[in-house]
Amino acid sequence: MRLSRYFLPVLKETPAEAQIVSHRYMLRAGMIKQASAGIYSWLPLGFKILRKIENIIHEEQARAGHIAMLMPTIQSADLWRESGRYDAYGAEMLRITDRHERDMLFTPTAEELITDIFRANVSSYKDLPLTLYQIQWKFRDEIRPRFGVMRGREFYMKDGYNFDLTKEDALHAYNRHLVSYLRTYERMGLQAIPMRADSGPIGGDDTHEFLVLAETGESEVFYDSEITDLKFGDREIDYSSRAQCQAVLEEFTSRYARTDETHDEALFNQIPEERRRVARGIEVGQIFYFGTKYSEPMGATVTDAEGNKVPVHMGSHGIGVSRLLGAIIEASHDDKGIIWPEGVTPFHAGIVNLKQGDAEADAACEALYASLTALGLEPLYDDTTERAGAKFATMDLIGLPWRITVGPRGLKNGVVELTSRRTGESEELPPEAAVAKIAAIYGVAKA
Ligand code: P5A
Repeated sequence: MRLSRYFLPVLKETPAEAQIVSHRYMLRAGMIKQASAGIYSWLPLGFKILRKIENIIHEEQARAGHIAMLMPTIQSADLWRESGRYDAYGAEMLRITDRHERDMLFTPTAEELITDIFRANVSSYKDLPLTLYQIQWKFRDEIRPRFGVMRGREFYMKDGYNFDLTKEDALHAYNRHLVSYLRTYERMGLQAIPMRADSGPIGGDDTHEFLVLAETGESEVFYDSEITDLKFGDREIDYSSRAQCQAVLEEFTSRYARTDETHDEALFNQIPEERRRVARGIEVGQIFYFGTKYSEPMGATVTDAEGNKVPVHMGSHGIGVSRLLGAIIEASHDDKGIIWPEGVTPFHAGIVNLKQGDAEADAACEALYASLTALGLEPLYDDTTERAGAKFATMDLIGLPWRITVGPRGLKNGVVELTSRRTGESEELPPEAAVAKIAAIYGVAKA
């Protein structure tokens, strides 16, 4: 992408309404624009990152054997009356009446709708296990929408639902989700710690929230510091193996880690004092096992091997996709702007031309642009006639992890400058070597 052709409305001033760094940078970097309270338009840069995050989630869900689909945002109230949640959900539910005076609603979550799809189509235990998921917009009429995409009213969520014959099978699904979520967040450069939590309006006793530690987080968290040493890394996991998934669950949940909703001071005090931590966290996901809470009232049953009709055991699993952008920025920024982890960066590298219009500099930038593109990478080429300082400030603000700076002085010696956004370190090297280095970082083969 050439910056002169892109739509990147960066703001020089810090918007007054933004109280936390991620919200400020998302507005300043031209990623989002508020449409009304807690509702945002996703401008091209923000949309690009949203898509990257979504793709990682799809890849990891496919790896775990879960199946993607899409349900509508507007649902009929009748289904929610069947489960008993229509009244129970309260003021957070956006209720709509259509022209026929029928009660509709904008989906805050989709347990009812997916259970309806299941009961209409599945009747035998032979079709189990089944896990379906979607990535779709949700609406919750939050009393205090704030911090930009962190607590929106409209927000983008991955929501998955498992259907199993027995509680044991459903707990395996729970564990599978825990494993796949650990992998998913790590690919985004995040450490998200599973913590025992409260199930709220979704229901059930078994639930973990995934929290990213950050001072600006809305949840108070209590944990054993040993937990932050745990990394999932690049270990291979066989998702069909109960033992393997269970072992990961035990490894990542055996130490004390709870949100304020379930915190137990007496248990916490059993941890050696030097390892006790009280901090704040951003909830980026939550998994639930709630058994037959929906299948029983809604009649989602299958016939088992003995011919008995039994309600299926279910759970649901959510990732706050739009919130993740804020969480990643909270975890990865400095006073100049965002620092995107390589896994989610909107462009793989920036190219800054220090002397636009200089034939040699222009040609060198075009050649770099072509080489990176040929590798399947997406560079962002600042081909504008702005001053060098302004170009650097924009690149720092939007947070591309690598920048190649091209100027007539370097080119006389056959070199360009490659700079890491994270460390600020620069090195001079021939353009081909800069391309090779970027190719290696992103694991793409140089043609
Ligand atoms: C699980 C999927 C559920 O709704 N039903 C289907 C279950 N869980 S949840 O914890 O309530 O939400 C899942 C994740 O969505 C994010 N989230 C939000 N993000 C931005 N703004 C909001 N107002 C908001 N509410 C929830 C969180 O990351 C949460 O973990």
